[in-house]
Amino acid sequence: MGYKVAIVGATGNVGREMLNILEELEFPVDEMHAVASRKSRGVEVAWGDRTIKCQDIEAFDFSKVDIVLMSAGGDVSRQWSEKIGKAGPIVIDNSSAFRKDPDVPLIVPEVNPDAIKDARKKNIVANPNCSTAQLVVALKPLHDAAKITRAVVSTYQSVSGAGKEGMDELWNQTKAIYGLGDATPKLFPKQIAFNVIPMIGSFRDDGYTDEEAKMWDETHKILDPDIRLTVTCVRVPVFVGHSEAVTLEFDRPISPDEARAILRDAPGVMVIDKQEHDGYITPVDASGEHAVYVSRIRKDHTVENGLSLWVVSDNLRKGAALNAVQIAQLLDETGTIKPSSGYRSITV
Ligand code: 11C
Repeated sequence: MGYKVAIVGATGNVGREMLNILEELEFPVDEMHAVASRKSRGVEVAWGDRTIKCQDIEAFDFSKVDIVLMSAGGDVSRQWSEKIGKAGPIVIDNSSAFRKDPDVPLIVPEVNPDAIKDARKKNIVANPNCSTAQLVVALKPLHDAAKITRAVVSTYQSVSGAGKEGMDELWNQTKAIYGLGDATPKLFPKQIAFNVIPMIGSFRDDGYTDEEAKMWDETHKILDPDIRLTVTCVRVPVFVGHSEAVTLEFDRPISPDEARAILRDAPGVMVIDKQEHDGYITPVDASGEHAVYVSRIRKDHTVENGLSLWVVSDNLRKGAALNAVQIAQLLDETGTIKPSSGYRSITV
């Protein structure tokens, strides 16, 4: 017996990957519903070898499903997730709307699976920001071996993090620069083709961006509130795959060889680390893959117990859709949900 699943935001980059990954991981699904805003009603999305038509979120009866994978942005989530949770299903929410809510667990299954015990508090489980998910998968095994006291992170984030419109903007600007159209920035604040933009999200009063703050807030909630973290988030002209240059300080010496051995045994991590051109990973290599790749592990000579590394993953997969499906698997494995167990009303 399988689950009744609805995907809200099924026409977006992440929604489509959710459909693909449920199929790839053979998650037991009896019924699949694609749900979207009224303007996408009737749009067809691929589900295995079939296509399904999007249903209007306003008319959809969420009490009939067990799991709702939500990837339609923070505003839709704020409007719908609690209502849907009260109607019975567990919402796995890919937006930032509930990540900081103390009654909503924020989960990366390789890192803090035990947090699933709080899934029923609001019937919502939050999925982290893509750049946080890959970071904590790489940090957790090292932190277990030697406490990380400080992390300095610079991200190189692909345009797909900003949705299909972000990918279209890179494609259209690239063509326009060769004379085929208009290169005026629309979604991104500056030209992204042949450029990098050291600003993602919106500015805060302290000079950081909300994207940067998400990375430390979420790392604190998922991994350890005592890790001091400073972040610079940068958008780069890459379609899929976020990269991160990470420098870590530990409370005891840890050698690159020890770190490599620890990471080789860690769930969800692939170490590709040789001093040759096939010995490190780029976002093009990681695109379409499930792992968090770690390369360029080396000693930071400027501090007492420091290591630098390069962390790359597919932001639409481990950074979003894959992590969400892994949360669904965790709900199933822990018995938090049962297939088609029917209506469960809760009080929030
Ligand atoms: C980006 N990381 O690359 C963002 C997208 O809070 O889930 C995901 C934003 C979020 O633009």
